[in-house]
Amino acid sequence: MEASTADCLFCKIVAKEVPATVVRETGTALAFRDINPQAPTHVLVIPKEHHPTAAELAAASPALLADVITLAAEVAAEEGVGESGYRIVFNTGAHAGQTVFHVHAHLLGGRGLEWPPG
Ligand code: DGP
Repeated sequence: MEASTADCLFCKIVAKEVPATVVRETGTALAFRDINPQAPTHVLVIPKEHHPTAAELAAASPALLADVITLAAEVAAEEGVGESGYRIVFNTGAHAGQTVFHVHAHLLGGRGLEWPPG
């Protein structure tokens, strides 16, 4: 897998070529606020390396997927939703609503979240 792709929006956010509100960053992962928040806390957590989907990331680098989940949990705690509960969503494919094909965890919290999702 390439480290980044020239036409990938989230690779451009990692490279600081596109601005984003970064809430936390590690050597391998980045957390930034979603531009169209669906909950009081709506943060996207991505690996800095380019992988299209969660399954492809898991196959290529399980440790990097763990970094993403760990960072999401740290952000949840910082945002004050670690105790009340939060949701981590990986939309995968067009029918699931994936529009950016650089894997991203949606971290959602701060309100009651319905199940099943829409
Ligand atoms: P998905 O539909 O699961 O692929 O989620 C993509 C998310 O990315 C969507 O919730 C909106 C968000 N998004 C799209 N463009 C930008 C951007 O330029 N900046 C930020 N911060 N978020 C973006």
